[in-house]
Amino acid sequence: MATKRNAKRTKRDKVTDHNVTNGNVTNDKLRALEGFRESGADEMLTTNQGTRINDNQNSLKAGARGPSLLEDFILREKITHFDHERIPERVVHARGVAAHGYFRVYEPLSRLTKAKFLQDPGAKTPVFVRFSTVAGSRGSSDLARDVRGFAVKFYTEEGNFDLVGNNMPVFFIQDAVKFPDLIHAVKPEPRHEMPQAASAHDTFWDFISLMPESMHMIMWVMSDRAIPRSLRMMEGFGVHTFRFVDDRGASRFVKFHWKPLLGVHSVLWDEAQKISGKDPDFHRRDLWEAIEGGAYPEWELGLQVIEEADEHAFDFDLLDPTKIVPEELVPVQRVGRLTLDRNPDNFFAETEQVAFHPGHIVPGIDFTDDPLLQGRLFSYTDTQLIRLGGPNFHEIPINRPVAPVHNNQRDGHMRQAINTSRASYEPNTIAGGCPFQAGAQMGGFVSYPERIADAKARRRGEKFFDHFSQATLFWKSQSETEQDHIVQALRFELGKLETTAIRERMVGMLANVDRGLAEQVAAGLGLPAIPNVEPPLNRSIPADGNPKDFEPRRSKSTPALERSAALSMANTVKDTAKTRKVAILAADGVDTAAIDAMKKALAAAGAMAKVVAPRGGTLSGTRGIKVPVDFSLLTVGSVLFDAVFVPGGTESVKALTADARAVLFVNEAYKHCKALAATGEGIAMVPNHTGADRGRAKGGTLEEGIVAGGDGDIARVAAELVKALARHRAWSREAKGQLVPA
Ligand code: HDE
Repeated sequence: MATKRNAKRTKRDKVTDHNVTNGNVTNDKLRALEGFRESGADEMLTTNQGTRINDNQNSLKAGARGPSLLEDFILREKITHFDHERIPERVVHARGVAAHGYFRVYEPLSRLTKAKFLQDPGAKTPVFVRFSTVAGSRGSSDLARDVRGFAVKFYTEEGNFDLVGNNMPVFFIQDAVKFPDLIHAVKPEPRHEMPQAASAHDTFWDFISLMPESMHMIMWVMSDRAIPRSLRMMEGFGVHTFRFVDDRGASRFVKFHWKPLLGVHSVLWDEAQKISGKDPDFHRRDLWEAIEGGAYPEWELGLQVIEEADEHAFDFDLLDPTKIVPEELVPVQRVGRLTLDRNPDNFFAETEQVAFHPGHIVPGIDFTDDPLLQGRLFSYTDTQLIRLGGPNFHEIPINRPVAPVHNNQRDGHMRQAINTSRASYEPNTIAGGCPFQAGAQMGGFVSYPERIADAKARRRGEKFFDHFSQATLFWKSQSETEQDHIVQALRFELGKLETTAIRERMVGMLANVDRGLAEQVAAGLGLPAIPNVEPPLNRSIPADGNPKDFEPRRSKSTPALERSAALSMANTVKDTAKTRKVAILAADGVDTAAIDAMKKALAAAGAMAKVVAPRGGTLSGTRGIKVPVDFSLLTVGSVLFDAVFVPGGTESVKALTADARAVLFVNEAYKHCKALAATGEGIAMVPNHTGADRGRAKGGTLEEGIVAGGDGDIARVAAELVKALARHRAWSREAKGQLVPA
């Protein structure tokens, strides 16, 4: 009976499953999860004990108006379960979103590592990837200025490998012992829990202004990388240096990268703040919709490999997580591809309960002595014990490896396995010695026998104290636009502070990165000049330490590099309009032929078009054709789109020019340097141009990213719009954008 019911349920689930149309129940992990899925379709309501429920509307009472009876086991069970629905949110990275997918290597990597999942180009390794912000709570906005987590769980045949990285390649601190300080400083202030999901407050900058080692990371976090356009359009980094070990036992250092095929793109800070109001789930929705629509996000896995003999060849320390290995010094080899092709079925069961750990590794991969990584190796199991409530969190479906698990660990909260052996110890004879140790040839994990011979000490490597060279390298590698955004971000963040002394200390710190940068920030803060603050500012020294030993310094050798092109988003891939969203702004009387032609052209380029109108429902377009409205101006803003198209149609354009919301819609798109297109009368909506200008524009491009044409020019206008979408933004317009009221 039970089997019959399950068979029926599975069949039904397959029909209702939102993703099965994509045919993605084929990988080992998804197959393993099948047994845990439950939909209730065609089933009767039951208690958790399987007793069918007859009345889910009324609790059991003594009479119709009488007191409720304690005996009501249905009521008690339902409410008790409800009372316990929440678990503690992650202390950091609480706000996240995840997806299933797979990884495939391009060619066998046996020259570098023996890890099996990196050997067979024909094999797909299942993955579950969770993206997150760091500081905000579970319900905070996606568009906070913050680092993004990029955590990948590979379910390999040799066990789970978790690459728990971020979208920035460095970190704020060099040693795990400072992590609680950093997080306490950035989290909302303890008096009043403000501000939410934001670093723009006194405690964060107080801490940072005393921590020169943070300056490189501060450059990244103040750059637009901290406000991605999409989780699908950001890089990922393992941050620490890891090791690869080959089958002869030889080790090499490795840095992991994820390179998005859609390029690295961001929004503007003004946009980010507005998106946070219009759609705080912007990134979450974007990922969900892309996967549901079959536009599977993809990244290439990149490796920087450094021979063991070159460990000390650089003017930075490979063990220092505040340093990158510039791609110009060690190129990134692209070795495989990650594809996300299925959304989770249940947010809590999968996205919330997934437990990552940088210590989940497989033979062929090993750690280095990076002191931040070493501390993380402790932290991640510890945090799951409180968050998921006990030592058996590895048995939660999403966390189970596809590799078999056998050991003598037993019991504990919520144990799922029914261990049948009499022996729960090793060595034993009673169970024939099982389960037994695996030799290295059988895939047993053997730690890389790194030589260690030094005195115990609470110290850091000599090169760790160069806190500014790479911050300067990052700054110098940015385009003019990017530099300007960093200055604006610092003015915003420091402008929010209540304590002037912190502001001054920060400007002093910035002067160590670049004097011009510090001067610009100081001017925006109304500080007359760079304040006279004594460097070094590092108070983070041991009680009996000699400040001289902790002095920040620049590397003695001339920096090997003045600029690194890979650090600037200006140099990213800009060759596709795929998955970009275009708003078609319309009202009654709109030129329906233009809408149709534009929609077709955008669809052919893999972009999406949505009709936005003053009201919902259906518009009555030219030739009496009905145009369904996707969004009313009440529910969206142009900040939720990549571009705006205003078709002609006398009545339509008349209504739009008289509607302040429509004018703001286009003005904001202009201000945010987005692609704009207009045909016929629609050209009147293009901001910042006089009538004469607009007239001239009929023939083509009005200014960068703005294309206009007559009613008959729609094919050309659409083609130009697709090109402008691929370029992401027209930054040359940014200064003029300040002139429009938006
Ligand atoms: Fe984490 N970090 N972290 N972290 N981290 C957590 O683990 C921690 C660090 C990162 O989507 C926690 O399960 C310490 C660097 C990601 O579930 C916790 C230190 C990097 C995620 C924790 C660091 C990361 C976490 C909170 C300094 C980039 C989200 C909940 C020694 C390489 C994973 C949890 C997910 C989550 C501790 C520093 C990335 C408390 C102690 C550096 C992507 O264990």
